[in-house]
Amino acid sequence: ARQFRELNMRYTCAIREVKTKLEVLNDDLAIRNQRNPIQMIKSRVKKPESIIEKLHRRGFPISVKSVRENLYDVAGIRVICSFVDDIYTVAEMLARQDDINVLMVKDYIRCPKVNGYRSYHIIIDYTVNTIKGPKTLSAEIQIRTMAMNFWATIEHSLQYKYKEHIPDYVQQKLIDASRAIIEIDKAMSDVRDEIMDAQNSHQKKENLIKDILNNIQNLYKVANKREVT
Ligand code: 0O2
Repeated sequence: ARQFRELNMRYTCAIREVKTKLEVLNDDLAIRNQRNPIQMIKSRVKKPESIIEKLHRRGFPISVKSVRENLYDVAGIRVICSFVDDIYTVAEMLARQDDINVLMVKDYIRCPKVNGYRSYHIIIDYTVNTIKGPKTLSAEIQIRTMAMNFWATIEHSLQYKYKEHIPDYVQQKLIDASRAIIEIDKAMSDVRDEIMDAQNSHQKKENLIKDILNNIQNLYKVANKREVT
C-alpha cells in the first residue's frame, strides 16, 4: 500500500510539472498571438480501483512495476482549447521540449472514432526527480476544443448510464452531434480569422497615421512653414 501511495504521489508530481509547462506555453503564445490558446487544463490520477481493474482486464500482474510498465494513462491531463489549430500548436510545442518524450500520438481529430469521438491524444514519458533519484513515468495528454469536450463529457456519462450499451438511436444522435461539432469548430475558426483580419487592418491604418504625423513633425524641423502646410 505504501508503494502504491508513493507511486500516486509521483504521478501527481509529474502532472504538476507538465501542467506548469502547458501554462508557460500558454503565456508565451498569448504574447505572440495576442490571445490564449488554452482555455482550461484539468487533470487526474487514475483511482487505485480503476488501475487494478485495467491491469486485471488486460491480464497484467498487479504491482507497482506493472503499473509503470503497462499503463500509460494513470496520469491524465486534459487541455481545452478554443480552436482546432490551437490544439496542433500546443501539441507541437510541447513535443519539442527537451524533457518531454513522446511515445505515441492518437489523432482522433483527423481520424475520429466510429462513435464520433474526437480529441488529440499524446502519450509521453516524463522524468521527475525524487529523493530516490530520477523516475520516468508515462502520462496521457488529451487536447480538444470546448465543443469536442462537451460531446465527450456527455457521451462518457451516457456510457455510464447504459453500461457501455448505448441504444442505436442514441448512438446515431451522437454521431450527428459529432458532425455538427465539426461544423461549429470550423465556423468559430472562420469568425476568429475575420476578427484577426479586422484587427490587422486597423493596426495597419493606425501605423500609417502615426507615420504621417511623424513625417509632418520632422518637416517642421527642416522645412519652411509653407512646405509644412
Ligand atoms: P477515463 O474514465 O477518461 O479514464 P486505453 O484505454 O487508454 O488503454 P485506448 O482505449 O486505445 O487504450 O486509448 P484511447 O482510445 O486513447 O482512450 C483513452 C482515453 O480517451 C479514455 O480513457 C477516455 O478518457 C478517452 N476516450 C477514448 N475514446 C472515447 C470515447 O469514445 N468517448 C469518450 N467520452 N472518451 C473517450 P478511459 O480510461 O477509457 O476513461
